[in-house]
Amino acid sequence: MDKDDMRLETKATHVGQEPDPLTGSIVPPIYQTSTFVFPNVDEGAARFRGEKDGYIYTRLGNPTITALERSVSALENGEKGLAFASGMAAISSVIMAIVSAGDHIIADKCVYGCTFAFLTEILTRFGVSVDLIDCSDLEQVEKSVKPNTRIIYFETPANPTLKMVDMEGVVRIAKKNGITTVVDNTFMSPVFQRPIEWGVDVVVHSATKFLGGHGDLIAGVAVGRKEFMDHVAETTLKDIGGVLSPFDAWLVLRGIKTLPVRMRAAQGNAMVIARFLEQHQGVERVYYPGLSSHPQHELAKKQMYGFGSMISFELKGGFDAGKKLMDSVELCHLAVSLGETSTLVEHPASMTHSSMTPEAREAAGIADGLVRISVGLEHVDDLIADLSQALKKATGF
Ligand code: LCS
Repeated sequence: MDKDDMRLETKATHVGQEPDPLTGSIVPPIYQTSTFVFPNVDEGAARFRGEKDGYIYTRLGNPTITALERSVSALENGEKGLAFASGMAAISSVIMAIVSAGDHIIADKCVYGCTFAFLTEILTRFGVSVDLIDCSDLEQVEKSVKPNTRIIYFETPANPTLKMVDMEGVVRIAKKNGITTVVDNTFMSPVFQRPIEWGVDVVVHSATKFLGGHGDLIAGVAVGRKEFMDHVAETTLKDIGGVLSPFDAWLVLRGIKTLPVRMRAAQGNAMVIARFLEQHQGVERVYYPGLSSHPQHELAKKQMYGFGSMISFELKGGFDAGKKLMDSVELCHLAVSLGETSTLVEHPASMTHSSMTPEAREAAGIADGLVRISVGLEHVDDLIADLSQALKKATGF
């Protein structure tokens, strides 16, 4: 069957996961090598000139990494994928492949803390200006466009507030102005959202999260049009060198086989937990796109195939109560990262988003009392029992 005819679950199982043609090994091998032997000088030179296919050196390409890249580009319905040593390597490599000194970037003010730091502290040192705005407000997006704007960058839903951005609306503005749209799809994975279907140019992921899925690796991926991704491969990926190891590429591929079932199971748990939190007396506010109380619930239904398993909430009693809750959970782990089999709770203001100033966090809607939970695959009744006892200690209810 042609990969374009496969449904997502079939792609996750088969694309990039083909048995080894040499031995029949049902699991593709790990090409744990740094370099590849050339049969002769002419062949080596032809590969360097790009006139002949064939591997050279793992920073320039490796069969295990290629397999992962084929897998993620098929899942995202893109033309070409690239793998990186981390989500940050993917994000920074994609952005630096586009901008030069004097260029301008529009980015949402609510993004993962290190993305925020990369945009505001590193890129600005190289003469790139960045305006942080609310990309969910299309009027603001339109007004922020300058003649030198090259990129509109956002997460949807955003880490950690779960705010969503209307991809179709932003893409319309970007296309009119010749601007590249880059969307971080880490929170939904291609199971629940495929930005390229809305006209987005480049999708980036922290593959550390749902794609890997088991909390045992750091990786990133990006997917876009072939011509642009070839440009990234030949410039920022090759020459800055944020390359994924073949072993970690293999681990991500292994994770992807179960991505659709993991996403759905975690989402089922998350829905129950979001409803539980919403009706709990000690809880002030719950942010989950699957709740009809989420102000962008209709947008979530329009542009996503599911609601995912990330929830943020604030307790009555603010920061002190939130801290007490996070110190009181027993089954849930107090840890950053997300998208793995076990449930993780963390405190964005002091952890994942601590590189933002208090003012920047406030502007992004990240309250000091906000608690983020990445719902895992445990039995939901056990998770509710754990959260109940921790909530009782934290809020008295
Ligand atoms: N994009 C998003 C939305 C993220 O949440 C993260 C990491 C990254 C990119 C960067 O990916 P990495 O380089 O770590 O693979 N987010 C983290 C978080 O929320 N907790 O710990 C890391």
